Amino acid sequence: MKKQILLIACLASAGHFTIAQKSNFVSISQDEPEESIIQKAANIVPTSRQLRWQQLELTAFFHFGVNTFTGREWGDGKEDPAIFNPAKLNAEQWIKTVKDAGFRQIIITAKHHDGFCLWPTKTTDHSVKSSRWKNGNGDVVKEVADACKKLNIGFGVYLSPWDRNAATYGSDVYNDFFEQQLTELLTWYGKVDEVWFDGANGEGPNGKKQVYDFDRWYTLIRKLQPQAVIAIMGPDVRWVGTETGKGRAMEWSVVPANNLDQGSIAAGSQKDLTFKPQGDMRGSDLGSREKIIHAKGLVWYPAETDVSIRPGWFYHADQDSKVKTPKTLNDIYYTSVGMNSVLLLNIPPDKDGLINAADVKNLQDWAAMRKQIFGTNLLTGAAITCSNGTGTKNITDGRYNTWFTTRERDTTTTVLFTLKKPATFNVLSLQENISVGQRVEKFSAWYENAGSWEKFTEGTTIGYKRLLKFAPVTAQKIKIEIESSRLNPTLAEAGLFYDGN
Ligand code: FUL
Repeated sequence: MKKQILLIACLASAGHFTIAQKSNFVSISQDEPEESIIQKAANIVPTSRQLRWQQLELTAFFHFGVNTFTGREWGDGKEDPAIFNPAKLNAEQWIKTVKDAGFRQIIITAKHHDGFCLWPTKTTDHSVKSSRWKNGNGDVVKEVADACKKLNIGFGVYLSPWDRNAATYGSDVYNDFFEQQLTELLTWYGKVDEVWFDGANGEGPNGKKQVYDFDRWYTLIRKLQPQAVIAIMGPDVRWVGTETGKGRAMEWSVVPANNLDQGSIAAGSQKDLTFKPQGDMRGSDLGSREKIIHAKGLVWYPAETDVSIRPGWFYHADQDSKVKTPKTLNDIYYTSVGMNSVLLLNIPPDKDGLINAADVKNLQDWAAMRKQIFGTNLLTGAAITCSNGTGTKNITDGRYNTWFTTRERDTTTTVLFTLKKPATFNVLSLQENISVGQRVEKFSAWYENAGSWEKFTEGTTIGYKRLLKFAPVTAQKIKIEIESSRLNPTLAEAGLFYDGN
C-alpha cells in the first residue's frame, strides 16, 4: 500500500496526474455507485508517453553481454570481462534489421543480472572498459543509441536491479550505486524512450538480497527523461504475465490501482505461469466490471508482451536452427499486438556483434507476410452506414487519429459495410480511439448470406487493436455490432483482410 501511494505521488509530481476528468488515474470512494465507477473507468486515458508507446506496436529487445560469450542465460557475476569481444559489432546492422521489419523502438540490456555493463560506467570496472573489445575503449550503449538516432527509431535501456557482481548488493549503498548507473544511462546518450526493470531479486555475491528503492529511481527517470515509459517494475507499462507471446483475449488497459503493488509484480516476474482465473497481475481478467467495481482506484496500465525469437534470451549458436519461423512470429503478432498489447520481441546479437543471418531472414519474411496480409484492407471503398454514429467514413482511411463515435451515451451501435463486390476474408481488425479511453466490452461481426445474417466472429475488449482470425468468409455486406460499451464507443479503424498462411 505504501508503494502504491508513493507511486501515485510519483505520477502526480511528474505532471501527469490531474484532477480533471481525463487523467490516467482516478480514485474511487467507498460508497461510489457502480454506474459512476464505470463512467470513470471509461474516461481514463493514457498519458502522452503511454499513448506514443502503444502506437509503436512493435519494439525489439537486444539481450547482449557476457552471456553471449559463455553460452549462459544467467551469468553469476564472476565472468572475466576480457571474454567480451564482439569483433565485428555493427549496431547499425541491428537497428536497420529491426527497422526494416517494422519495429519502431529498441531496448538494449545495458546490464543484465551478471552486473557486466555494456557502457564505460564510472561505478565499476566490471564493464566494456575491462574487455578486449576495442582495447577497452568501446561503448555498446553509445553505438546503439547513435544508430537509433541516425535511423530514427526509439531507444530504451534495460538495467537489471539484480546484480550478482556488485559487492555492495544487499545494502543501502547499492541503491546509490544503481542510481548512479541509471543517471549515466539517462544523461550520456540523449533521449531515452523506455526504461525496463525486471523483478528478479536474487542473492548478490555476498549472499544478501537487496531492497530496491524503485520510488527513488522513478523520480529520477521522470526528472531526467520525462517522456520515457517505465516498464514492468514500473508505473507506465505492465508485464502481460507470460513469456510465450500470448496475451489475453480480454485485455483491459484500465485496471484496479491496487494491482500496482510492486511486491506482487516482483513475485511473478520470473515465472512463466498460465493466467490464473483471478488474483494478481497474471489473471485472465484484470479489468472487467466485476474487477473494477471493488477497486479503490483505477489506472491506465497497458500490457507489454515480451518473447524471444529464439528459445533463449541470449544468443547460443546451437539455437540457430530454432529461430521462430515467419508464421510463428505472425501468430505471435495476432496474440500480442492483436490483443491490445505492445510486442517486445527479443533478437539477440551473436558473438560477432551482429544479428545472425537466420534471424534476419525470418524477420524479413515475416515483415513481407504482414505486408501481404495487411497491405489491402478489403473494407476500403465500402459504403458505410450507422444510424446513431458520426463520421463513419473515417474508419477505413488508415489513419488512427480520425475516428467515429455514436451519439453521446449511446452504448450500442451497428455499423454496416457494403462492399463494391463480394470479397473473401479471414481476419478482422478493430481499433478503438484510446486517447478518449477504452470502452468496448462486447462486439460481434456478421455477414449477409442469402438474405440472412450470420456471425463470423466475436470478442470482448478491443482497446488499441484487436485482431481476430476465423475460417474464410465470402460476402458483400458485413456489419459490426458493438453490443456493450462503458460509454459511447469509438472506432478509429476497421479492417478485413485475407491471411493465406
Ligand atoms: C527476466 C530475466 O531473468 C531474463 O533473463 C530476461 O532478461 C527476461 C526478459 O527477463 O526477468
